Amino acid sequence: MKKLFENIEKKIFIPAFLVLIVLTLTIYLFPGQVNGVISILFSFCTHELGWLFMLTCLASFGFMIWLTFSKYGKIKLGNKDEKPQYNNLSWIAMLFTAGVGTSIVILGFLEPIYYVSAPPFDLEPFSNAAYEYAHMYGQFHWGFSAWAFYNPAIVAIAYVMYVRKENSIRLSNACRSVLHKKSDGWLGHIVDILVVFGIVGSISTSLGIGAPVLSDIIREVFGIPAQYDFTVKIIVLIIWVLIFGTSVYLGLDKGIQRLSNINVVLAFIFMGLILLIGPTMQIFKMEVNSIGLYASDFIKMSTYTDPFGEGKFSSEWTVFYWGWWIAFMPMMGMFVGKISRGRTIKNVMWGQLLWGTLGCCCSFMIFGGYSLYLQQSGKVDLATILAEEGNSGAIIAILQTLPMSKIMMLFLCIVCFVYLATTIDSCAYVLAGTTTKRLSYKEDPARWNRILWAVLFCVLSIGLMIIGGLEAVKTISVLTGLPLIAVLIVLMVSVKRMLKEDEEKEEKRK
Ligand code: NM2
Repeated sequence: MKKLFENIEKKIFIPAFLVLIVLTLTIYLFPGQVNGVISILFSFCTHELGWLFMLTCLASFGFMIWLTFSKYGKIKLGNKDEKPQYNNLSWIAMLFTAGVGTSIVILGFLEPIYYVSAPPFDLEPFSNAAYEYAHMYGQFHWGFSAWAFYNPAIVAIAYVMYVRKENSIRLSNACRSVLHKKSDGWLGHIVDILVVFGIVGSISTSLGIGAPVLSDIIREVFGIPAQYDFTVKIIVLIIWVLIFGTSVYLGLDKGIQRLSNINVVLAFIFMGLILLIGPTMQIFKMEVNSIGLYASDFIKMSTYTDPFGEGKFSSEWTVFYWGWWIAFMPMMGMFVGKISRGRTIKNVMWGQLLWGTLGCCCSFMIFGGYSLYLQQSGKVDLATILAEEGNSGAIIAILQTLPMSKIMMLFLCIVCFVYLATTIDSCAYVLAGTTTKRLSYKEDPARWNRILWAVLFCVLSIGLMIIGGLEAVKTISVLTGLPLIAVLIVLMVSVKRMLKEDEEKEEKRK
């Protein structure tokens, strides 16, 4: 037993674990009250503090532009003549599938329908302009500026591990140039505990969006009556635990890398099928228009706080998304940082940003294009189904329009299962890394530690399902993302300082 805990950083592990257990128990015991509190918190964070999330997004985008065009962009994250540890294809597959889960499929289909029913900029619902924005806006929420949130953490972690050769994947350690000695003390522990919360919060949002829809699809395919709804949901979660538990157990090279490659292939096949079955040319037409709209309205969308209106669109979507991306930032920072040995700063920053954006935009172009086509052509009134039956009803209605719909439903389930499994295994991996004392770049954190976190995600998600509703699921990300804004800013300053310090040292040596 003693040996088991030997390499565990107890000051981070124990408080984080206890808070999460207390939180989960509270959700299970008092779902009604928790729901009330959640509503108040959600509206406070998104309405009153929305501007802060938006500024942070612009700041990290600006940071990326500055760093990649500066002289530091060419610095290699590793030894000077070293080759990248993973080849480009595996690297892209791993980073994309780690950062993106089931929601890209579910929200890819449904977000445009939410938008066309309640559009931004006071547009008339279901007008032509509303359709145009509906097709594009999801691509903004999953686009360049969103992926830019990850860069400060990725560069900071990879720089510390592969240039300064320190044996720690922890974010607190990456903040050392700003926090100095405090990064080993209580301030550092707070940073790492926030990281744990962020990861658990953001994954709970993913599971909270994904699990109910998938279990409803499975019930539909196998004709299981509604009274077994909860049982099916639990079974879905258990299957998930088994899939990613295996992948986590096998570790980074054998498990996660393989599953990510399978994930990308399956996702492409599924997207290709929808593109071919759907109105292919119309979807391309929509996309070209969306690219133009994205480019022309980028600043407008990035600063749209709707100060004189109700601000519903920006708070319920843009601010929620930025909170979710920030909550994901530590996990992506540690994970992509870890797999980026041997690449230059510029290559890593632009690589993850461009490939990530490309993958997300393809999903929104195709899935969103297909559902908007169904809505506008009058084939299926998805907006009404969405309002009356929620996400599951609308997704099932979309899939029913496809040939061999039951098979397509099963296919979608498999794609979603694998998508989320690849995200969760990366999360469990970095959580275990955060709660481990020393970790050289060759080592994986302890298996039991990795699996423990994976199981905890599921228990928390079942709790969120008991509360029900999209709001609870969204709130947990926004709340856990909020304090991480401070960490993100510290990381940006820290990267700049580390680069400058090392440059000065180098000059002195010459
Ligand atoms: N993002 C939106 O379930 C998922 O697709 C996770 C999380 C990238 C922060 C996506």
